[in-house]
Amino acid sequence: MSRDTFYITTAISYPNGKPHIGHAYELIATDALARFQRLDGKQVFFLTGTDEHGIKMLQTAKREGISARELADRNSAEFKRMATALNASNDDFIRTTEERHYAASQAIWKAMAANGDVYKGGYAGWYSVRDEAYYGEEETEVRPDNVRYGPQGTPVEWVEEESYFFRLSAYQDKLVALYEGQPDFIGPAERRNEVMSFVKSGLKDLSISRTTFDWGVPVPGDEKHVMYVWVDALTNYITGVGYPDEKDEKWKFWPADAHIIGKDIVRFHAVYWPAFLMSAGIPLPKRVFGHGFLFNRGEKMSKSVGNVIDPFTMIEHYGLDQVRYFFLREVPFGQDGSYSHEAIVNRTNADLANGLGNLAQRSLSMIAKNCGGVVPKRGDLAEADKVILDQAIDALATARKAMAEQGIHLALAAIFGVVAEADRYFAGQEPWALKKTNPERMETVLWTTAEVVRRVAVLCQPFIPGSAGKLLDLLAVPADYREFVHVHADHALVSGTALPAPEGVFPRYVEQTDANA
Ligand code: ME8
Repeated sequence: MSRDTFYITTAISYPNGKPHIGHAYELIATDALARFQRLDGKQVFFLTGTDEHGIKMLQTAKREGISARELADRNSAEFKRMATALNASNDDFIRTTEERHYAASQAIWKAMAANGDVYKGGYAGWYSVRDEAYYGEEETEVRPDNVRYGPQGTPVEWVEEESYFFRLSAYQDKLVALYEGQPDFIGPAERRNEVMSFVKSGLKDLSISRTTFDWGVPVPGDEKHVMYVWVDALTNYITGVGYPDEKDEKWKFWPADAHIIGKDIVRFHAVYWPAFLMSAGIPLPKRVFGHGFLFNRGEKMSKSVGNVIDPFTMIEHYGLDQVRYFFLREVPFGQDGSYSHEAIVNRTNADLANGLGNLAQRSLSMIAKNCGGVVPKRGDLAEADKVILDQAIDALATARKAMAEQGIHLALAAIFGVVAEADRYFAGQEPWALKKTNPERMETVLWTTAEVVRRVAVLCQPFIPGSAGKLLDLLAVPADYREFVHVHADHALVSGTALPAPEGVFPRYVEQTDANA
């Protein structure tokens, strides 16, 4: 039987600088969503990459005295290195300077032109290089510093040149019909409302080519022009699955199930992108989800502010799964979030070291000491055993529902709710006291606890894959018994199975002081 497909993407990042924690956050979250569907039996394709054209790249390269291509090569490698460091399970990494992407971008351009939606004209208007976006005059303001700014707070400049246009104005009604007919197209709801009112306020045709520089995909048939960077950037999502070769084996993944992006670029994904696709006669993605922004203790991070936190340093300092867990559990996905040293330490010590880690360590070391290092004998289950075992099954259903709507923090809350309950169960059953009074019952309690840890560990894999894998190793769960179908009681731990010597999986974070630094 062929499995259902699931296609998910991150935004592709501008490699005009090194990756920062905002990029890491988006990749971690998308990775959790991708891994979840994979473990739930779907055939997943997960794409990330770098967006290498545009005037911003060119300007940064000039400042650094290198070519745009050199800048792209250097920093794209850093983004790839970050994906590896984050244990991201992306199936491909696309660079928009690749040959396959030129072919796809030119093919979609031609399809839009063939549909009568591309015409040549003159452009005069406000452009933000930082956002690589055009804005209407009414969206800009002159501030006391005498500089004009766009709606995202970045400076805009007057641009006047010959340009090709995309007939975006013709898509206003179709887009409104899309948002109304498919209420899930944009998430979360605030983002949907913003887009709706932007589109309802009227759409102007979009300038889609530039002539003042040549760092971009040439416009087919008029090579004096390069495509506006967002035309080629958005196209990456179909390049990645083989467009324009609809016979490509990967084309079956289109339309994408979800584009995961930050809230600042929802307009491009929920207005321009579906309009381009409608024009080219290509099916639309099912959902665009705009996550929130991360702030360092509530302050916006940016290169100019100078408080960019390097994701590599963060991983090294706190541990990879600690960083993954913190962002996924702490920040309600879709809302802005802030992070600080204290918040990371508190959250990971409480939930990972003292929570799941401690539960696993205490039960497994009791098993090693008192049950001959094998999975304990499971006697008749008492009501309390059944309740906690069932709760782990229920957590899968809750997580599944939450993850279908990108409620990553809700899925984790359900899973770690089981850990907290299992902790109370373990303390309440007092297996250490049963050792003398009722050793059979002790074994059943230890079996139940270990089995709950197994179920929780299976469920934790999308979020903290490395540590969840280690827990499953400690429970001697075979590699091909770690999918969500195996959470079920049918695949429970088998009494008598030999277990490896237990070891701690989540070290507690201890503050460095002068004495122990
Ligand atoms: O926008 N917190 O690239 P980019 C959370 N090339 N997310 C953040 C963030 C922060 N502080 N800062 C940035 C681009 N992001 C385009 C995308 S897609 C066809 C082209 C997110 O490098 C941002 O919202 O500026 C975006 O989703 C991603 O990081 C890449 O940002």
